[in-house]
Amino acid sequence: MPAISPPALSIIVPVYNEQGRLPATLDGLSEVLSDLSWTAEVVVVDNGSTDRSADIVRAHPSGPVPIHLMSCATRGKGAAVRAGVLATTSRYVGFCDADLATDLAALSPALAQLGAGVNVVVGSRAHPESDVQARHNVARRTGASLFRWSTRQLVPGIADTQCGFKFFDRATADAAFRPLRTLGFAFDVEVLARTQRSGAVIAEIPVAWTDVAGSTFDPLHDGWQTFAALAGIRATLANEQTGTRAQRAARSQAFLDMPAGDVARGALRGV
Ligand SMILES: Nc1nc2c(ncn2[C@@H]2O[C@H](COP(=O)(O)OP(=O)(O)OP(=O)(O)O)[C@@H](O)[C@H]2O)c(=O)[nH]1
Ligand SMILES: [Mg+2]
Repeated sequence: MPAISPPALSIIVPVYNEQGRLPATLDGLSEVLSDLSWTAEVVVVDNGSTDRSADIVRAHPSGPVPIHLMSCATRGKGAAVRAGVLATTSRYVGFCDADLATDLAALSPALAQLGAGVNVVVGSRAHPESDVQARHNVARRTGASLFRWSTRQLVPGIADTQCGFKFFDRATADAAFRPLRTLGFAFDVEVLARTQRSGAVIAEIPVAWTDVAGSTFDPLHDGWQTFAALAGIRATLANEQTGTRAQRAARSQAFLDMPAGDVARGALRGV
């Protein structure tokens, strides 16, 4: 089979039971990406949704922008984004949420920043020029403020780690996602901490963000896990700094040798 060159951009969409929000999202992504001057693909990564999410992706009419469906054996948004990033080979890669809460108008400025040499572009609801509509209720907002405060030491200077809209150049993405251990909603913090420690240039950009009904984030179940994950990230990163170079390499190899489920480059299935 002749080698097909990868597109310039891959957008990963992690999905868990998104049958309600997915059709409009796939339409929106197809429309915006087909207007780009860059070649692009969408990769939906599903963790065994029990609804019709996978069928909706398979049935989406094919257009100029390929939409692939991947499954990921490990549950969690972080696990799904990691699987998608490591399965693609495009020059630039990023992710957005299935609710498209972040307006795709931010895509062009994000790509312009990457093209200008920025390594990581972070959509930020805390940017003074962002337009944030219908934010969460008071309890969720309080939790989010506390979470932001808790991330300050891990990712100094990054005002919003949790907006589901981040784009990377390939080398920076691979280096940050391959060793990623945080598989739930807090994975962004580990990814950003790793990119900061590697000396990557990170830009936070303004976004238009609208709360969309149908969140998969359960404040009771996911909230405390997300906080607890911060302690895990601190420990992991500190641990990686200790020991001899050989010990660090052995630890990291042992992690990489773990069965990665269906994470394999080129294993995408077009639909
Ligand atoms: N593959 C996969 N995707 C997930 C999982 N959990 C959440 N997601 C996806 O992660 C994205 C973000 O989830 P949302 O439900 O929008 O949660 P959120 O953006 O953190 O919180 P809200 O602000 O309340 O929307 C969506 O695309 C979800 O489908 C999971 O376990 N596996
Ligand atoms: Mg959301």
